[in-house]
Amino acid sequence: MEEIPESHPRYESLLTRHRIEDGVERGITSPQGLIAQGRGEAFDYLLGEETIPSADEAARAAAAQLLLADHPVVSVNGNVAALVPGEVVELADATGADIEVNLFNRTEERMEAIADHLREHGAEDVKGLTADARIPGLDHERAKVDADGIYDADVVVVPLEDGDRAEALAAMGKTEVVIDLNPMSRSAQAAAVPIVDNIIRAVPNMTAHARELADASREELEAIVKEFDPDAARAAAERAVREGELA
Ligand code: PTJ
Repeated sequence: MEEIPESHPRYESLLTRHRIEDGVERGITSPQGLIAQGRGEAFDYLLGEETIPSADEAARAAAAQLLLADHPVVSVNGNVAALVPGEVVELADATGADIEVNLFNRTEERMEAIADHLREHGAEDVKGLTADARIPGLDHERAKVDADGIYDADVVVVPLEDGDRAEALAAMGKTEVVIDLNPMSRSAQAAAVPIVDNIIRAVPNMTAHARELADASREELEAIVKEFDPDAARAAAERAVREGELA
């Protein structure tokens, strides 16, 4: 692939495409991940390819939620692993979260390739390979989770999936942080904290907020979570998308 000059007006978008393409070549990302990325890009285009204020507030509330959690877990699929492997490890470090691989198109080869990729980016413990528990009410591969991982978690970060797992996790009583550029996706609708932003921007932003809140008291963190209104955040994002211009 040709080197992309940073001055290119679509630098970030081209870099993102390159990472996804590379993920497919390495057997990390499923070919369907290319289509999912295209869907996300269309929304990002309308959002102006920037973190809108409601998404920044959501990232702060998500950081507070993760810092308050007894057992936070960040769920990783093939797109997430290709786009933000090191950034996910940093978020996990900043919040004390576990990292668990959970795939829709699950194969042992992809599970291993993603776990290895995350370890190469500094992850010490990668969950998801044991798969000794099931999320009730799901009859596809995303139901397979680790008993001491997502199954046991109280707060789960669910990025880039428009599906029924978010609803099933909510039914288990878990608090969900969803990262999805589509504010109308089923996952974003089920989230206690929907972050409508590109994962490329959202994960480092959550980590920055978590570091900034590292010394905050429980009361301060609880106040941030309480003040956050998920319906207002979804509505603000939907407005931004609907009013967005095709620049
Ligand atoms: O790796 P696997 O096998 O688990 O499969 C992963 C994919 C992404 C292929 C699978 O979960 C899938 O098909 O997802 P969907 O149903 O296309 O949903 C992906 C959601 O993520 C859509 O709502 C997109 O708008 C959104 N999205 C895509 N790229 C980004 C994004 N949101 C934030 N940042 C992105 N870069």
